[in-house]
Amino acid sequence: RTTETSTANSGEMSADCLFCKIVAGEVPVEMVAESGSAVAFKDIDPKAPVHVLVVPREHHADVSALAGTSPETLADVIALADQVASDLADGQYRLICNVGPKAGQTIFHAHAHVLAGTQLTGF
Ligand code: DGP
Repeated sequence: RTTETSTANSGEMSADCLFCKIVAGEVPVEMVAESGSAVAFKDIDPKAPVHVLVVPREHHADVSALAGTSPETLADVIALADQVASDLADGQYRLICNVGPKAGQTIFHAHAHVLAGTQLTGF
């Protein structure tokens, strides 16, 4: 496991989790798409013309925990990311999932970054 919070409250809302609050509508965001199991909203600090976070409604600490517990929800996250990239850009995109602090993860609720709308370089 990558963090001590990885297995806590798996699948249930976590009271002090920012992304659980966003999913619940308690913190305002620019929502761009929703599905039964995931929501998509603009990143507060965009790194590309299109920078959207796709977040499962269920709380899992990271994509590793999500893959282990609810792989069908992870598939839904990727499908919603693909839809967002077609709706807001030309369907070409980079999908990034940071797992653990070493990878740069700062919010410990699983999410995927969709980056699109420009020529992306490097990693
Ligand atoms: P990561 O480093 O992979 O954990 O990415 C977390 C992202 O979440 C980061 O790019 C900034 C974004 N973020 C943090 N707080 C907020 C917020 O309150 N609203 C929105 N829209 N995005 C946020």
